[in-house]
Amino acid sequence: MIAGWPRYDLYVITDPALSRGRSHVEIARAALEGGADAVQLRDKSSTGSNLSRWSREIQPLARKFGAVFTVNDRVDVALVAEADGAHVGQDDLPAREARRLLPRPRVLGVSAGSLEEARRAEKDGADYIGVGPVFPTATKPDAGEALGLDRLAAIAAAVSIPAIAIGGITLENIASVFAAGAAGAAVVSAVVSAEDMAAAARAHKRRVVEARREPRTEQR
Ligand code: TZP
Ligand code: MG
Repeated sequence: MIAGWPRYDLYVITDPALSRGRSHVEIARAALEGGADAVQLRDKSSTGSNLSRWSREIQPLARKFGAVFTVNDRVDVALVAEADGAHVGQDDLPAREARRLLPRPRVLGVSAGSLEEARRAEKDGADYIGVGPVFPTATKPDAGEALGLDRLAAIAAAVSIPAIAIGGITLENIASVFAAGAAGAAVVSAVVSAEDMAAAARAHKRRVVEARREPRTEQR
């Protein structure tokens, strides 16, 4: 295993509905070329057979770039495709069960929108939590109200595992989630909907690297 792996600094999540016709594999490849540290296959409507086929294509690409590859919701797909890990939400397989199916060093991410969910995710074996939506987003209509940076900061401070911010993250605000204590920023539309996805990933990654150099500031 690569030292310091996995990193989540820039975590790109695929979405074929927003990608101007580009496939999951094309999105993942461009994101990785642009410097994404993690990529996630997220698709709520495709068949298990397609998801496992795409996962089998994306996993070696991620490995080549030293990035982590996760499958959203589908622990079964992550297992059959030998993906690095899976990401589950509060309505998916319970984190504790997902962890049993995906022993370490497989990666398990769990969505958490409150202090309680965050603490429970850590206790149940999550390797990281996804916290959001931090900012308003149209990408996930049922995501609920934006948490804002103060809630992100409180949730990130409540756990000792990395907190990955998600929801409405753009080039303009990506640095702020790191200032609030996030260990990574997950984006869908900011990269997937860009005409040049690799260039968009590169630009976001550059901001993340800059943000990491800045001293952490207290949230207003
Ligand atoms: N979970 C919380 S918000 C969100 C997910 C999957 C969507 C994020 O998409 P975008 O386009 O980066 O706002
Ligand atoms: Mg889910």
